[in-house]
Amino acid sequence: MAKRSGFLLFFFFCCLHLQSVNGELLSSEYYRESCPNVDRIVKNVVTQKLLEAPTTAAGALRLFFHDCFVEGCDASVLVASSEKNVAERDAEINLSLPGDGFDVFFRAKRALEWQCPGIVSCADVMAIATRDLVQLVGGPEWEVYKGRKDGKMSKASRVAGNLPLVNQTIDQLISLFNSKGLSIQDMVALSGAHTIGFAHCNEFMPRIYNFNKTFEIDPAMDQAYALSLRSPCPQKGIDPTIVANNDISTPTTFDNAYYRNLQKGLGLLGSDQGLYANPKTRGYVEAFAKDQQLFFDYFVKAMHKLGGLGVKMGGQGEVRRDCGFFNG
Ligand code: HEM
Ligand SMILES: *[C@@H]1O[C@H](CO)[C@@H](O)[C@H](O)[C@H]1NC(C)=O
Ligand SMILES: *[C@@H]1O[C@H](CO)[C@@H](O)[C@H](O)[C@H]1NC(C)=O
Ligand SMILES: CC(=O)N[C@H]1CO[C@H](CO)[C@@H](O)[C@@H]1O
Repeated sequence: MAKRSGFLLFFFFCCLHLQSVNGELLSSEYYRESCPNVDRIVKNVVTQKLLEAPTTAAGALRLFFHDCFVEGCDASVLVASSEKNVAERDAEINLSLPGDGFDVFFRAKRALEWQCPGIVSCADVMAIATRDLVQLVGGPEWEVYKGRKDGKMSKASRVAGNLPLVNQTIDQLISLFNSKGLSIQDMVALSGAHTIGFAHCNEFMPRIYNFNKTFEIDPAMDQAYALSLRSPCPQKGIDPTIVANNDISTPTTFDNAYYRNLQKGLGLLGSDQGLYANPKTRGYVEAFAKDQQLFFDYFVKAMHKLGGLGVKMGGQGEVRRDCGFFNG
């Protein structure tokens, strides 16, 4: 008996990690009894999917961010619209949400349904798969605290105002992130997600043509870089499927090159480059540009906070059988 409680105590101190969310606890061991292989099952699916489609990592990370900022991390972004409801994913701003991101979460969930049906929430699948993908493309590793339930609401009308826009000022972005409980430091670290993935021409066109009355091109932008973006993104007859890399130097690797780009005027989006211009955020850009480990440490810290936003526990949500539809 003494032996057993000794083991439990040891277990408690060595392995059980908890995160408090609204006074309730997410836990690294949430599925220890009910679905002990959850991490391994998700990792296998994600690894396979990434081989087939290397853009999956960026797509999934962006989806996770959008999910957590709208209605909390409850997989509401995965729900399809129905006759009666226009869902989050069909909001205007979601137009560019990447299909491979959706697919990797759906596939991981389906694999889990074979082994532990009805147990693992789509919200937890998103958190786990996103963690694995970031790590597989060179980023840091972290433990995912689990126990999120899936939301029972997903409305396109709730999106506007909850997600950042490239034309917002840094002060507007700071207040949006603050309203979610994220600090300036968290915001700059999370923006480092733009070390991978793409943006469509329309997101940076105003920087490379007719910037303002004084400047044809945004003066904060390296001029040769801006000119190089004009041929894929012509002023007339633009192809809406054309994208540019968010990180011009190492577009598929999760590293701190994004911050070094900003120091050279090589940020793609106005909201990226602004982090270097604004005195409130510039110090973090400098620090992350110099020290990748520091970036990784702050990114992980901020991902834990992001992953705890608006989480539903217990009866506040459900465990969806199919991530694309409410159980109903
Ligand atoms: C700070 C304010 C932010 C703004 C204004 C912003 C805006 C954007 C825009 C406009 C795109 C391009 C979308 C497209 O044209 O397809 C994009 C892509 C992306 N964003 Fe952000 N974002 C912000 C913060 C974040 C955060 C916090 C994360 C995650 C932690 C994130 C992750 C991504 C990723 C991974 C992509 C690439 C997606 C892909 O390649 O499919 N962003 N972002
Ligand atoms: C930013 O762009 C959006 C459309 O993408 C537009 O509705 C909004 O008015 C713009 N905001 C500012 C401050 O220019
Ligand atoms: C154009 O943009 C630059 C850089 O942001 C700024 O300094 C300048 O005042 C702007 N000019 C006008 C006419 O708005
Ligand atoms: C309105 C609209 O086109 N919404 C899109 C949002 O993103 C998903 C995934 O790419 C598309 O399937 C939706 O059609």
